[in-house]
Amino acid sequence: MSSPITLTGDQIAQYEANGYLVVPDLLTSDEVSTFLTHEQDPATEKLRNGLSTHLTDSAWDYLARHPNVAGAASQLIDGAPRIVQTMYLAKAPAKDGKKKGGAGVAMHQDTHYLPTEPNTLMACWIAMSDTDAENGGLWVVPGSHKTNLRDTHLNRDSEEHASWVTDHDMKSADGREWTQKFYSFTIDGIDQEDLVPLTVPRGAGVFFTSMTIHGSYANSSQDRARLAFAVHYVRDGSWVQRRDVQETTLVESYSL
Ligand SMILES: O=C(O)CCC(=O)C(=O)O
Repeated sequence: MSSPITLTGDQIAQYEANGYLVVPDLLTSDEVSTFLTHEQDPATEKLRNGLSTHLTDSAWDYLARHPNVAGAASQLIDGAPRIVQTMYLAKAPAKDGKKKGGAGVAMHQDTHYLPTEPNTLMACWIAMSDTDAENGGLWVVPGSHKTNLRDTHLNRDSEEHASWVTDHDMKSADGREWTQKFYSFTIDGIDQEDLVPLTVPRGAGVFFTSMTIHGSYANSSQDRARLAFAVHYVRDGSWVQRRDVQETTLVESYSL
């Protein structure tokens, strides 16, 4: 039996300095293939459960609890992680003479979407295909987690980035309840020169904080899908304000 990945002090220092960390080989090639085959099976459709598919689909639960993923997350948040949400983010290539395929997610900080008390939210974004700037890979602003939550506006360019508006029921840790408007947040006045494209090979992952500015653009390759699985965690003891994802799952053990 092999041992799960343990991050080095240097990797943890990089995460703290830059607000993100790329870690190779979180998943084996077989683990990625098993998930992709599962996703192609029409029977998986009935297992979908919005942002909580890890609660209804064991293949999603497997990735969200994976020792290399949840174990590294526990090192980075310095405590036991609770799974808040899971997403499979598949962007098709640009086909049939079109310039753009599947749309990206406009530049944001995850706290825009998932306010928590205290703010211990973090993500692991796992590449399920080779990803880079051309096929809609992840972009980050290194060091941006050291600034405040930035002001945003609604993204309206639906060719490059998804565009939507929705309301969510909210509840604070002290019992206050309200409804809040969420939309495809785009950070105001972002300097394009601060954005860095990441090249993340299949099976590798990017850990990033909830304050790290990140996002992606549309897939402009003609033949390469951009596939990614993202899991968001909070440290045990944190409160998630959005009611639709308040049923969090504690990950207690990280052995392979
Ligand atoms: O996969 C993408 O393009 C963006 C993902 C993202 O914003 C996230 O996982 O928080």
